[in-house]
Amino acid sequence: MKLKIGIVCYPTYGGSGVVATELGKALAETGRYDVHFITYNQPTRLDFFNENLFYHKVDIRTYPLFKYPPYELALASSMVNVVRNEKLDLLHVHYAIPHASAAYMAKQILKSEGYDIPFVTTLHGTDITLVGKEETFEPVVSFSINESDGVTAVSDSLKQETHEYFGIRDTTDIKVIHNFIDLDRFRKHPKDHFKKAICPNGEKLIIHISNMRKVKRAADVIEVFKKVSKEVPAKLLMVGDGPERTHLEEMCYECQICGDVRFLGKLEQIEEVLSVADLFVMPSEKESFGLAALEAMACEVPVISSNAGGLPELNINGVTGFMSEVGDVEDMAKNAIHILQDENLATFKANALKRAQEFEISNIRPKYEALYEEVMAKY
Ligand code: GMT
Repeated sequence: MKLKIGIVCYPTYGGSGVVATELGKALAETGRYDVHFITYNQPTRLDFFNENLFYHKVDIRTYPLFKYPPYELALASSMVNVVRNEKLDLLHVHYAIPHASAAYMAKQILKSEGYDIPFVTTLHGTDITLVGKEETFEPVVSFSINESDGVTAVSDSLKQETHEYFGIRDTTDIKVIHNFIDLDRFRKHPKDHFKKAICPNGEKLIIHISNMRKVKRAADVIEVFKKVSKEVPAKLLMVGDGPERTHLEEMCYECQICGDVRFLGKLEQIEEVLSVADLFVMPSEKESFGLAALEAMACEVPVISSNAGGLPELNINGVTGFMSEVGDVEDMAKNAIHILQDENLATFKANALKRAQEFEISNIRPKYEALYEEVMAKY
């Protein structure tokens, strides 16, 4: 019999939503699961039909009385309704805030009706390292992690930070399950015409993809590019959008490098631009895993990154790229120039792909399935 799983996530471009959606799709494709997404919008990567996939919209009403719309209550109520109506077996919530506490509430409501359902929480990063550790949220986050029937973190580093910042009980076993990649989609596509258009004189193409929040330190990418382009003819693509974008564009005007830098905004088919890139730069202040870097590596793009958070669990120094201390743009530029030399580039590209293959979805999906089995066995 098929297991019925409810998946809760932020349906946005962010990594946690992408991981949740891709996991749901992969589970549905096995034919062993019915997967029900419970989200306030259609997840960005859930734009096709599959008989085992369902989408339930969380309807968040606002009233003049409410200064803040009660998202968590609407979500908990939706979870209760979907579990009841669809007879779900397990809930899997991505991002602790407020999804884990909403799941706890839904579970208690259902329990009062005699319906026992376990929930698994996946910690993704900023729910722990930025938002969660704030005093306002800490008690609720600690409690809902401890009350989860299964907990996963996307890196060893995130697991450690969770233990550091929160009151995690000895009995709470946080399992590390790294991010994964679908290599059918993320592979080098033949897009030479695109490369020619951006780099007409055979320049090397450097790329950065992020939501351009401060934590991504995207200004460091511009600093690195300025140094690199003095030594190696190069162009820079800045993909994504966010609060820092205007400032970054101004930086490029001031340095008079705007002719060599293009801001592309949010793109759906990022594998197409990755296919023509020579180097990916991720100088983040914090990064629990670095899914965008993994996507780049799958398209044969080596990575210059900081050594923050879980990045050392992905990027192998001197092999798939290089890592530097956060903010050390001098070192990042030096390493970038080394990778971009014609005699080195092909080796780094091949190594990046080889490393990405270790995170192929078919290697990682069974780890979630094993956890579901373990949790279900107790019910
Ligand atoms: O990177 C972001 O700002 C988005 C963020 C999210 O919460 O959606 O991504 C986090 O989760 C991803 C998937 O597990 C990880 O690959 C990212 O490293 C992580 N981001 C941070 O830790 C900053």
